[in-house]
Amino acid sequence: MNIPRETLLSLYHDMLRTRRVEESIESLYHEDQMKTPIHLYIGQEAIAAGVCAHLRDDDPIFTTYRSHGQYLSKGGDLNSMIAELHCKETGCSKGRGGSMHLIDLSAGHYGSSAIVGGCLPIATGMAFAKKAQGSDAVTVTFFGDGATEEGIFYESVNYAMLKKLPVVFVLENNEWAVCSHVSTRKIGENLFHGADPEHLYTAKVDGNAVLDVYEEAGRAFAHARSGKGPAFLECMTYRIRGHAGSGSDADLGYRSPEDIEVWAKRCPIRSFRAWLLREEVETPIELERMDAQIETEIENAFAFATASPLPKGEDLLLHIYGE
Ligand SMILES: Cc1ncc(C[n+]2csc(CCOP(=O)(O)OP(=O)(O)O)c2C)c(N)n1
Repeated sequence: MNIPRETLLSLYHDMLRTRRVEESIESLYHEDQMKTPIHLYIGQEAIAAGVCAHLRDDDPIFTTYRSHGQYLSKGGDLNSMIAELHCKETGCSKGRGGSMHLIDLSAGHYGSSAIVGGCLPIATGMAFAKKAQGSDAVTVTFFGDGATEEGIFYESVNYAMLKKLPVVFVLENNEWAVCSHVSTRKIGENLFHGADPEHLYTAKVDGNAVLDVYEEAGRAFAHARSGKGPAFLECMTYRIRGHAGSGSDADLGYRSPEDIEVWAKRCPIRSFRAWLLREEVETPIELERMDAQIETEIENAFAFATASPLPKGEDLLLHIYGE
């Protein structure tokens, strides 16, 4: 694969930035200034980075409650994201949504949902609309393995196949849905890969290897953008932190600390950093400089959030739907 140096560094930057942002969120969460549940993406960053690297601003994406990485990799504004976690008026959802409801239309991040599988039909509908408008935009929806047990998953994929919609379904198979392992919920590992390739392009990839994700996602997008219909990309990965909140949940007893350790050693950022150095794409000093710049940007984002106002009481019902 002949990937430009700029793209390689951008993949590394996106993963590292997401990781550092989440580490900061995690270390400050106990102060209770972030008035939101959090679902950390630590260990899965290669998927958001590798997929979003192919996207144009007008390619819409839809995500889940575990979407800091996708939001940032798609170009969502960091200040607005951190302000949103603090429920401030300057937040990307004007402080009404918190971490589970990020949205940045200017970056094409059309939103995340706390309803498991909730974005699948919305993304499919968006792809339908884009196609009807004559656009060649590709819509992407990220979701977890738990979402594939929702009926709406089948309805959405079926409809996308039927109408040959330009949508890429990105399954982030991190093995766990809260504390149920995927093996207790599914028969076999390749349940979704038997579709007729004429109707659904499918691929399975190591979700901790950013170049593999990038390469496979590129094929999936080429397929969808050329009008051949939907693609389904399954990325195999692992959730390192607990389902929600900060820190490890190794003490809960539903999974073994050894498994967590094995996967933590397969850190997508550490291995890609080693590769970049080995291939002499960048020097250690420059990578450290990048890290320091990210840290400054994050400090500024937290300062921005802290200094921002809360929504006014009389505005409570603005920007929300329903009665
Ligand atoms: C429709 C629906 N059913 C149940 C829940 C409760 N719930 C929240 S997260 C979750 C697990 C989802 O796991 P997965 O889709 O694999 O995503 P992950 O958390 O691993 O990223 C469940 C069942 C929900 N939010 N929405």
